[in-house]
Amino acid sequence: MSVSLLAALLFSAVLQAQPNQITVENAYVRGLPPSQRNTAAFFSVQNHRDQDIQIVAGVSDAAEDLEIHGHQHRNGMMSMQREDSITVPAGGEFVFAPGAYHLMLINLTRPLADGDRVQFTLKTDGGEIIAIDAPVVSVLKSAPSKSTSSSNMSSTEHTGMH
Ligand SMILES: [Cu+2]
Repeated sequence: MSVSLLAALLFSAVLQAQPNQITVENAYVRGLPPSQRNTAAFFSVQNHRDQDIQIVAGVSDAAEDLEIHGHQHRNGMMSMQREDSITVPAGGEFVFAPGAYHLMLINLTRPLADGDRVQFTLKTDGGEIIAIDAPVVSVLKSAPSKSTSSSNMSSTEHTGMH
């Protein structure tokens, strides 16, 4: 076996063992007053692979159901719609953000206080599980990521729709 072939095999083995081919950043769950049964999680997913990946909602012990929602503008009104999956492009990123795509936590199983942690999963089309551990950030505080006043407004409007 030539040295270069050995090096190539080692290199590909290292690549396949890479645990960081899909990463998640800036995850948080919006903390709402206890009267609210639903809330939303926001985060970004990075795909370090050379192939697109499809992502669907998984499960959480904090909510009965998880759904991926997108927003639609129709006749000047904003409404949200359920999406079966989203695509994270090869070498790219998909962002779930207030006023845009979000992961809906439906029928919360417990009240979520500021600073609590929520665990939930997503699934890829390849059957992989992406586990996310996100802090709860109360709407009374600003989000940890950059957040403009206009996106705060749209997230409040969205809350009112439930
Ligand atoms: Cu929604």
